[in-house]
Amino acid sequence: MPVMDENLITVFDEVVARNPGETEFHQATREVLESIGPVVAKHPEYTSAEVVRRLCEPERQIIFRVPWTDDAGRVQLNRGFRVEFNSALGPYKGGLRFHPSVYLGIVKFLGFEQIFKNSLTGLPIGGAKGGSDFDPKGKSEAEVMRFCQSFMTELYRYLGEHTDVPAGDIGVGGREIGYLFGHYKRITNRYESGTLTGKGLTWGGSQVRTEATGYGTVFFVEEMLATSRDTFEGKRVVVSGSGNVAIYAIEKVHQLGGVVVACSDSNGYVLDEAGIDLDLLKEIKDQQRGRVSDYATRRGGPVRHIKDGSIWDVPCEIALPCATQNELNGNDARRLIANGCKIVAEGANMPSTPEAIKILHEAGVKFAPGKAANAGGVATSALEMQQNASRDSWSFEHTEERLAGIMRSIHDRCLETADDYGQPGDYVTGANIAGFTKVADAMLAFGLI
Ligand code: NDP
Ligand code: 2IT
Repeated sequence: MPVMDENLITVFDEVVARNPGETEFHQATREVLESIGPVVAKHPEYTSAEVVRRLCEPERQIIFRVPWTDDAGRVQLNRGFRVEFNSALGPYKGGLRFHPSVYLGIVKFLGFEQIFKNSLTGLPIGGAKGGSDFDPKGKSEAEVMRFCQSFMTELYRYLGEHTDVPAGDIGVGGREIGYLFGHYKRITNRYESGTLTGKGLTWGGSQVRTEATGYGTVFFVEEMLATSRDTFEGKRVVVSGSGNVAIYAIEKVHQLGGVVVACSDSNGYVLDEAGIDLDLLKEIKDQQRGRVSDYATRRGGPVRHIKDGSIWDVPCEIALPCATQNELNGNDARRLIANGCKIVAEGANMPSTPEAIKILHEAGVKFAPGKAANAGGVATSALEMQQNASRDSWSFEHTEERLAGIMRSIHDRCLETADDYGQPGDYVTGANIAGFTKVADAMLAFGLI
């Protein structure tokens, strides 16, 4: 694994000093800075213009109060965030996360990753992320709506189809985007479809956006398999999480002939040797907002729910972490390797710890980082923006073909870049360098801003 370049150590030290306690942000910047040393060495103009230092400082960080009333009439209070990290390649673009763990360090790590991911898509989008420490679990529909309306009452002034375009992430799906868009439309008196993506199909949404992140991750793995003339046919796969990304990753694996035998949530995992029954899982998750333990109860037979267990105990050939950051650690990586796992691809953002990545790399496990493997979600958001701008809507088949083409091209660019920099097969180096170069060149072209 690469060691950080001297100049970049100084930049990293400054990031840690300027952003105390934001450990996830430190982790995300460290990984990128460890990869880009050879490019910075080759391009002294990046250093003289302090491109990397500027790239690590968000262009704008917004933190705001979100008051709302619960069903009992009590006043509740949350904190809202939007980190507009980099607009060198296009309007700020990235999701909103509603989860009790959200604080500035999480939003900044996600926004930082988004810069490189969005660059890799080849589409004109800058990087941002936002969200709140609001916990949607256990809230009524009316409470979620009032929260979303209060959140948008402040956020709207920073948004716009040419300025900043949010979408979903953990805890923010079609329902929340509906409430957010409806309120934006009301308070601005503008039907500005291109201001949010992940919209419903009858009001400006794109076909395939719901499926895009999970499908895209699996398309990426299909390309990884193809490098050794292999396919998904008959492969045993484990997918962590059971939300938007996990569900559509499972669907596409099954369509391509693989079998997903386990999925999870924050309370444990289910093991279903016959293959996850996706109709049942979708019914429990989408319609009832239930748990994977409910899936085990409803499915019955030999299907087991392992409460508080680690899904990475389950033997598999391909592992797709699709839940949350740092959910796969060094010990998990060792167990996956011992059980014969050959490919790990990140559907989630930064789900593998640095130690896990190092161990997988040393064992020769093919590893795809989230900023490459899960870029299909935001790429399809950019396709939604294109459709909104042209007041058009494309068919499912056409949009899925565009998504598959984008994932193929990201895959190939990662490998070509890794080759160019003497790290064949290293998708982490390839993704970071390819993502960085495009943004850095645009920043140079703009002068000191
Ligand atoms: P969802 O809210 O739909 O689902 C999240 C899933 O992850 C749930 O099963 C949830 O379980 C689990 N999870 C969340 N937090 C934790 C935690 N702290 N510990 C264990 N499990 C947890 O979110 P998405 O599927 O949209 O997002 C999943 C990941 O994919 C995130 O990392 C997100 O950033 C990333 N991503 C999402 C994209 C999108 O378009 N939606 C695009 C690219 C990346 P529980 O219900 O128990 O909380
Ligand atoms: O992490 C991500 O790429 C997302 N949550 C999707 C962002 C988007 O704007 O579609």
